[in-house]
Amino acid sequence: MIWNEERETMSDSKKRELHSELLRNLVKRVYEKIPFYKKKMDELGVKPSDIKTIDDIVKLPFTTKDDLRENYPFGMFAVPMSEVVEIHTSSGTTGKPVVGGYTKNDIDMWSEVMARCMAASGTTRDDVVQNAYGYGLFTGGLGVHYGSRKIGANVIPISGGNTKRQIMVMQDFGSTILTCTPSYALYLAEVGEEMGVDFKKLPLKAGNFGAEPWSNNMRKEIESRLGILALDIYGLTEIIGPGVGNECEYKEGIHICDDHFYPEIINPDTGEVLEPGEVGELVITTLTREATPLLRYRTRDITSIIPGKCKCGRTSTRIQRIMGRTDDMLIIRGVNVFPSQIEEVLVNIEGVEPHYQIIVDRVGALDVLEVQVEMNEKLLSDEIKELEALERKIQSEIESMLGIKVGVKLVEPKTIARSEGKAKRVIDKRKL
Ligand code: DLL
Repeated sequence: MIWNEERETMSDSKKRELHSELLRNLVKRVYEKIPFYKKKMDELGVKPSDIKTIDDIVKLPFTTKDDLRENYPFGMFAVPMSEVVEIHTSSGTTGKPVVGGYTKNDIDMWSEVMARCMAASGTTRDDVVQNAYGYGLFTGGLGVHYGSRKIGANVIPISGGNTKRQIMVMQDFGSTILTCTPSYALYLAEVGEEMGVDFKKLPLKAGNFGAEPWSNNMRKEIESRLGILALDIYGLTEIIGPGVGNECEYKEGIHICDDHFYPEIINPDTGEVLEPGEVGELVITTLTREATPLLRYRTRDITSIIPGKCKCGRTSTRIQRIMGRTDDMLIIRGVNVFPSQIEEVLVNIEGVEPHYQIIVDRVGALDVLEVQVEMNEKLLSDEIKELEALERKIQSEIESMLGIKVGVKLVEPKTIARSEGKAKRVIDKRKL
């Protein structure tokens, strides 16, 4: 369902006008209010009056995560603190977190974009949303909460964790929409199956899953085990939280709410802007954010813009689902490896569970990569010979996908740690 026809199906010419106007206002605002941007623009010799249309965006400086860290906590705020009504931070585990501030208007905008994302998965005012994203400084919980309220759905703010209670609530309250990370959705399926729950008999019909990279095969697994439509929701704290974009029912890319967030794809090494179809780093400009606006923010997420329009009727820019992050990408003997490529292989193999961990180590001067993957209960009783054959099969499929040698180890069911939020897929011992 399209939540906001006017905004989501705007013509190219109208959108261009809107983008140009919003960019002009944004640049004036950040130049006047944020000393960091004044300095950056002065250094580049760009004045706000040089920005006339959206095409002039390439004249503007990029913003990086390090810039945000250096201005921690409130150095990038464009409004007085009395205008700020809420604060969130990134879930980053290293260094200082990234801080996002929201004015009242920012919360309204967030509610609007989240309503679009949830409507795209079929959420209406008659739905019961089981919101298993964490509430707190993480943006997942409150983002979905605001979107549900905007739609008028009934939101159950259960937050993450306490998995058996999640299943009980799902059954007793008749949840129809599930929101959580894809890895947690699978864990819910696993625990429910152990409890003897037949998800297909429950009213659950769809979900918005995101906050971590996942593959199409993992989608199929979630859809078949929970008996629902599973769509990808994308976002990041720096930009707004969840709500930057969502897939529609055609599952052909993430529709960016581009009347608020202007996307570009760049070559991460040179900063050059790439054409639709070319893979690179996603850069986003927050056209309307008041408290913490950002010019050309380098997300570190890797994707491409999909050329052409979607069958659903929305005219918004679409991006491929996120392949990984520039800083998540492993370089193994010179080859770029994303955990999502390995997942793509594993989810297609009979007898193993999509619970896996990638262990990178350095033996002498050589990087070695081992994939540990859980076998399912049925395989446990198999002969060693058969298990070894399965290991070799997985190994050869991953090797042909990546083009490098890997080790594969089948581990017993339920031995890889489950996550209630973002899954930790990679253990890189080289850095320890
Ligand atoms: O994860 C916001 C969010 C909450 C998105 C709930 C979707 C659902 P952060 O903690 O700041 O914010 O992490 C942002 O997570 O730069 C991506 O690397 C990754 N990420 C988010 N959504 C997806 C997705 C939230 N759908 C970082 N696919 C981003 C792949 C995703 N990666």
